[in-house]
Amino acid sequence: MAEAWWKESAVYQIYPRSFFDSNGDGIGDLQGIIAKLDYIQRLGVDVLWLSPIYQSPNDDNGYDISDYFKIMKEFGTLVDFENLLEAVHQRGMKLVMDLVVNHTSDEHLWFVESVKDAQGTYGDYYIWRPGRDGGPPNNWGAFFGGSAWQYCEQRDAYYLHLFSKKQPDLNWEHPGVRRDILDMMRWWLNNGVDGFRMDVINLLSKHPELPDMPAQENQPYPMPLPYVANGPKIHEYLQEMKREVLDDFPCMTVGEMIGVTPELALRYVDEATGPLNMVFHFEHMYVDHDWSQPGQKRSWKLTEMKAILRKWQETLQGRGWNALYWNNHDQPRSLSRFGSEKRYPVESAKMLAAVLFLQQGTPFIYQGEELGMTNCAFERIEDYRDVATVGMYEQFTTAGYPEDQVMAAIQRLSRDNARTPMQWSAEPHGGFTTGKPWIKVNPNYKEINAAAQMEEPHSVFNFYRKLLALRNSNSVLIYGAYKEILPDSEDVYAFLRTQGGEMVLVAGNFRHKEVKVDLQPWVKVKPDMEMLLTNYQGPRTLDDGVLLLEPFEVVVYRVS
Ligand code: TEU
Ligand code: CA
Repeated sequence: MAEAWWKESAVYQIYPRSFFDSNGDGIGDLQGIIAKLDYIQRLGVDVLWLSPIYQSPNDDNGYDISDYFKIMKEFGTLVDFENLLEAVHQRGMKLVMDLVVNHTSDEHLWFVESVKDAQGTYGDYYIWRPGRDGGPPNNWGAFFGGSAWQYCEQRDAYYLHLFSKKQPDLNWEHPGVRRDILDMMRWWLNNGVDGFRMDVINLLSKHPELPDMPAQENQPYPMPLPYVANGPKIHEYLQEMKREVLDDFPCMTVGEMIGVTPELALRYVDEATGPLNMVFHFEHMYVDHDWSQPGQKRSWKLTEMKAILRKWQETLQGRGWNALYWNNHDQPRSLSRFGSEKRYPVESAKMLAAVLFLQQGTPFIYQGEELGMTNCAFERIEDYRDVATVGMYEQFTTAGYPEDQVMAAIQRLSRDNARTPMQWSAEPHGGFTTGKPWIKVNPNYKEINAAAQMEEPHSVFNFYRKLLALRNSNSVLIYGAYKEILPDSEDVYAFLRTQGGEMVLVAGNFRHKEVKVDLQPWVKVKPDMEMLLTNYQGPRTLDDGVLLLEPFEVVVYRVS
């Protein structure tokens, strides 16, 4: 595959609100990020992706932007931003911004003007429709609950909002919208940012007729994914973005896409023709969900997880590049979902990292993941801050589910699981702030924190360091072909990476027990193979091609 800096990079996602508070107001900020750049660099990542830092009334923590050219007051100023960017570049790292252009805040000037004057410049910047039979224009639901339409008295019409009602969807059909957004993107790139993570970018083009969804039982407002994801003009819009803006800069792009399969993704990231570099899909994030009951835990099989990720590896191989992630600011913590939070937290956190980040693609690490941070399980709904969580609570309670079931669902699914403050030390509030944090800190900060782990050679943090350094210094782990082995094993995730005459074997045990696997059919193992990385200590047993793995053990061997 063609070489590129972003393929050789590992990305670290920062949720600025929860990263580090430099001035004691309880909210993370840009100076806080600057203060922690040494830590980030020590981890060995190459690129920082900042969740939105633009001006915002914070209905959805910055994913509702009221001015694309200003910095959120709580986070600092444009000067702070310039200082941050310079400090990042000085360290040889890069910085990627979040681009939220499916919607703006309802407090954005465009929307304020759009409400005032249907005939004016901004009249059609959003998706306005008359009501139907005294209700919304169609039966579409919003991601955060309820109808996707909000009535506006001033215009006597409804506007579409696929997320909260303070996040009206932009009308990408309008040439003015596209011009203004592309100008804004060029402005940030000219100012030195190195790329974009593009929020729900495949939702820009809606079905022109906005048809009703088929009625669903117990669901007055079904989600309209078939009519909003990968819509008829999406490729036209993204090709225009590439031609007019992205092609002029050596930047990287990763598009977050709901409802995308590897086949669909290829059209977005095909190296010859696609508009973007990478896609964040959700497929592996659904394996532990049972949608029939609120928060129902699904006992997933390792073979299901492997089949999903294998399909992405195989479909994109030689044609496009994967974005590899277990965590982000929307997902409950992966250690709590896919690892062994209680019995083998350290082992399983390391194993999860190695079996994903040594696949072909760019690793995306979310703040705190490198420490093995876990879900938080707040007991009271009042302790949750996320607009989606509050929406979920209302929806389930209204539907008549008992309080304890609703809370159990929220503890498992809430996006706030990822948004509790970064655990820096054993000091009060985990060293995140000297004030009162905007959201509670996970009480396990005394055991799980950066200060302790930087000292401890066998910590999760130091394993992540070694893992990234290993990937960095072995081209086979970046560009090498991917071949899964033992695909039917429910215990072990194993694959080979090969390039030229080189071959590396990665094998991780997902079980609480020791497992034995016979590698003979796939690879000739020699007892003296070089061990490149492991989360256990001491030499491992490797006789007659049989590999013995301790609970949650992962091994990385150089086979040839
Ligand atoms: O997320 C889109 C998205 O699909 C999620 O909101 C998802 O529905 C939810 O996390 C349930 O898993 C992006 C951003 O990452 C998210 O933070 C924003 O809230 C959302 O878009 C709207 O901008
Ligand atoms: Ca602050």
